[in-house]
Amino acid sequence: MDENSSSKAVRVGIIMGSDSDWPVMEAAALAVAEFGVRFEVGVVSAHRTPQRMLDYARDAADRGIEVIIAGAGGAAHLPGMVASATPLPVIGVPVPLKYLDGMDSLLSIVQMPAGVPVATVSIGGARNAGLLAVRILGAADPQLRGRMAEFQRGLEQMVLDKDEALRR
Ligand code: RP5
Repeated sequence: MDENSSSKAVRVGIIMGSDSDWPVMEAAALAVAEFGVRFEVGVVSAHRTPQRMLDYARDAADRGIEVIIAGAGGAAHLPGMVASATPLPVIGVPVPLKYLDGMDSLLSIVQMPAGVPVATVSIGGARNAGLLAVRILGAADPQLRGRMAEFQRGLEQMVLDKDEALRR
């Protein structure tokens, strides 16, 4: 696992089924980094490295990880399988591949059986996965929650500015 540089503990684990998912998944890392939250990134494949996947899921909480973001494409079993082996919240990112416009990835991730939730974002929605991870951490971290509220005020201001520009 590659860890980003920061003095605080690693709180978010960002994993993906293949390094080919990184161009999509990078947005999750950038969003988390925007809020100064430390994260780790790694390739963990449900199909090609099943034991590594189970080890990662089972050890993550003990290593101090609080939220896992898992991205995969095609027969995208990684987020669901990781969720089955950890008590941590798991956010799934459907990565679009060459065929089916990512619908295969979306349906593989979103249709979880009762009892094993995966918070699934939109196809390619890695940035929202990062922002959701920050919100989850913010529930018990007032400072982070404050930063998220500030971010939201920024979004609001952006829309108001665009509206004003349009009216001129
Ligand atoms: C999935 O298979 C990965 O998440 C990736 O989206 C897809 C293709 O992987 P590669 O063949 O590019 O390594 O498990």
